[in-house]
Amino acid sequence: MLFGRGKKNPVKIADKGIVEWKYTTCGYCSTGCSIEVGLNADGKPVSSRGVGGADVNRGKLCVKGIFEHEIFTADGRGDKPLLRNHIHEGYEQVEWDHALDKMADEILRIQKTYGRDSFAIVSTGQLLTEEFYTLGKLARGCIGTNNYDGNTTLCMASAVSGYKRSFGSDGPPGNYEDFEHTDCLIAWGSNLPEQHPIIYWRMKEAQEKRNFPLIVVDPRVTMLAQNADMHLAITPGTDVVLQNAIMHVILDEGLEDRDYIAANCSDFEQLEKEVQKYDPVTASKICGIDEDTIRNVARLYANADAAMSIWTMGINQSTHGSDGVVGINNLNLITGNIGKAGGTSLSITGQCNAMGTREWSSCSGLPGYRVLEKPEEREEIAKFWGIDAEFFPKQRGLTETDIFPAIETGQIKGLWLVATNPMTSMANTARIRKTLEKLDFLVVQDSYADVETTQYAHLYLPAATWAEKEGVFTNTERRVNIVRKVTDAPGESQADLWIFNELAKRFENGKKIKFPEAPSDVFDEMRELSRGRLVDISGMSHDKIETQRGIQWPYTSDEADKGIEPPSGGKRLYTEAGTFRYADGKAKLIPLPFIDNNEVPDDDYPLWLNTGRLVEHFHTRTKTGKVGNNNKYSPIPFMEINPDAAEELGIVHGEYVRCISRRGDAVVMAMSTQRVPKNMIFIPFHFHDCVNRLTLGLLDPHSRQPAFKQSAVRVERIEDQQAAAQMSMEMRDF
Ligand SMILES: Nc1nc2c(c(=O)[nH]1)N[C@H]1C(S)=C(S)[C@@H](COP(=O)(O)OP(=O)(O)OC[C@H]3O[C@@H](n4cnc5c(=O)[nH]c(N)nc54)[C@H](O)[C@@H]3O)O[C@H]1N2
Ligand SMILES: Nc1nc2c(c(=O)[nH]1)N[C@H]1C(S)=C(S)[C@@H](COP(=O)(O)OP(=O)(O)OC[C@H]3O[C@@H](n4cnc5c(=O)[nH]c(N)nc54)[C@H](O)[C@@H]3O)O[C@H]1N2
Ligand code: SF4
Ligand SMILES: [Mo]
Repeated sequence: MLFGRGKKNPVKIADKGIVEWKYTTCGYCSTGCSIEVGLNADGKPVSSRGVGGADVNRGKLCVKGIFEHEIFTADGRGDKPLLRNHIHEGYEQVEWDHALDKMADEILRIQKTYGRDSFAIVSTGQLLTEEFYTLGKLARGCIGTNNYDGNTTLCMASAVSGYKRSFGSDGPPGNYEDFEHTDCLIAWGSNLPEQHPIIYWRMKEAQEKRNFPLIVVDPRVTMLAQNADMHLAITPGTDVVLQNAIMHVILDEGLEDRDYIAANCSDFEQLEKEVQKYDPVTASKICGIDEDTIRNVARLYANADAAMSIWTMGINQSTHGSDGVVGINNLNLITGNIGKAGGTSLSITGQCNAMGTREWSSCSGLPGYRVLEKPEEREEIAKFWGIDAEFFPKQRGLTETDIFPAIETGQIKGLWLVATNPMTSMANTARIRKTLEKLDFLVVQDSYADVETTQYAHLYLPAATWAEKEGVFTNTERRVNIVRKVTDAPGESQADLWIFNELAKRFENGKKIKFPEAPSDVFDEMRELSRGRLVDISGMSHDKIETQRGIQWPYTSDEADKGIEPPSGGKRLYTEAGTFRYADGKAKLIPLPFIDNNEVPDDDYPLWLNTGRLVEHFHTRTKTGKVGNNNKYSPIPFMEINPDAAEELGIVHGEYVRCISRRGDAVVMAMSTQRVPKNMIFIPFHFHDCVNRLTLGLLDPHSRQPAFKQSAVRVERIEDQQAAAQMSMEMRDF
């Protein structure tokens, strides 16, 4: 025995009496980890563990996944539907039939009085794909409103828009295995270790083997930046300028891949002309990255055998979000880095099923990446569903961020929120509150009855969550994985699929269109509709997906019939020349002029307000706020402030301070840290009545995604710390 061993207390893992482990897929982030939930002899979920044979996570889970079974019994879950006539009255519990009759009556009444589009639907990236497809059928095929969108407009809209503009279709071309082949990685506005811990682990493992350079572009010294070879602390909102300057150097020094460009790209000359304006000296004055660094990064990227870029909200949530994505694509196209191992534009997605909603929900069009603007695609879906194609609108309606202003102006009178919490997640809380109060009829369909939006609802519908139901999610690398039902939902909560199906029966077209009850039957419809499309899943089935621990699309019935097993990882798009989704098979190189339209710091509001996330919490904390092992890490709202800035303002670490913007104010605790520069504070957005009281959320012109990460604030000391602490405690309800 080694000296000293045996004297210490051994760590004991409590025996939870698990008799069965059930396979499922994590319901938090888009990494897509395979999880097994352990059930005890009473059938109660008591533990979670990673699945060793799953290619994505290889047995690992992060601090959220490992406690995920605790959400089933968390406080505040729904029980029965709740109904009231006026938002200032108390709720009454009602039976499902009554709730859904009332809902259908109100939708029809509003549509009859004010027109079909006066009732809007806003959904999410957190339902199962079968549920998204069914909601799309209901919204587009039965209710027939064109004002139907998802919270993905707050999240992935810029990536979708950028992919479409560059490649002619949405769909991330790369995968996690690319880390194992790349010779240079740039991470743009992505805090991978905190927000996608298991993708980070895959990246880190690959990097330790081959030691490729990691370049991080982020105004904050994030956990990822601390591990980078080069950290480019960019001026907020100016990534497009840096991208143009990098391309300027590449073209100036002849480092581009001319053969790849000739075979795969159109409009090269236009791009060349625009980037000529962005010499590194001029660009450095705007983006804050010195000219030598710009040149070094350009050379490193262009000279690497394979180079890849990943990005998340630092790019998407900007007034130049869509352009930032196109800029990354431009950079990869001119260096021949699309469709090859280790060379790619990989958007790291957000919510567990942000991809599923893009593929199948019909939010921005019709299922299977079809669009409303093409008559043949409207015809195809109408025929498949058995309705008249004239029922469909001929172009996409409003996005979430335009639906709310349309409520303000009285154009929209009714709203149905499915699995999203805009009272906490949208910019300018005061404005959102007023908007919700203005509605004739608001339905909130959520797993938690105590979600903030319920305060403004006329009808609350209790929904099952995550592994209380069955269906699939698609992760960041286009991998379809299965959520198996592990336990029953509490009270009379019902799966979203059941709610959609029951509501459909109350509409005329609901009698014409089939609404299968079993998720696997819904999946069969999607398989049929996917045949020959980019998003071909025709070779998959629920059982095959579970056996393989997830399958990446495309996986065709042809492959399945020939007995070709799906590879465990590494599937890419656009691997052959001329296979981009524009009619000529080429990708477009798009010039990106930069217009500075952000709210920038000035004398009255001298600090940048940057916002984002923490590893232990998920979004508006409806789940992680209730899991002790997550919540205890950050139970109250705080801001990161640079020690020099704190000293000048007379603020001490751990004191409460007031942050003020042109929209409102918020009280937070000050955390003095070098993670932020002197002219910036950072506040996580997980807390209600906090940072989104301050944000402006200017919209990207292409994607309509809000710039959550750029606005201006000032910070003031609070004299009465006792009162501030009291207020903060009361607001957090703990
Ligand atoms: N633990 C946890 N994980 C999550 C989530 C969660 O809530 N909690 N949410 C999931 C979802 S839906 C999403 S969308 C993802 C988000 O994942 P990320 O985008 O990685 O997370 P954020 O913290 O929102 O923002 C990332 C970084 O963008 C930087 N940034 C700000 N402004 C700029 C800029 O102008 N340029 C650049 N280059 N960077 C900038 C910020 O400083 C921040 O560090 O995470 C997913 N994973
Ligand atoms: N300032 C700032 N604001 C931001 C961001 C930021 O970085 N900064 N990020 C934005 C981004 S990227 C995102 S994705 C959004 C997220 O914003 P939201 O989507 O509004 O936030 P969530 O807390 O995930 O809300 C999901 C809701 O769905 C419920 N739910 C969970 N599972 C189910 C289910 O199966 N069925 C039903 N019916 N309900 C369910 C949950 O209880 C929760 O209330 O926030 C955005 N807001
Ligand atoms: S990395 Fe994401 S998918 Fe994996 S366990 Fe954590 S939250 Fe779940
Ligand atoms: Mo997101």
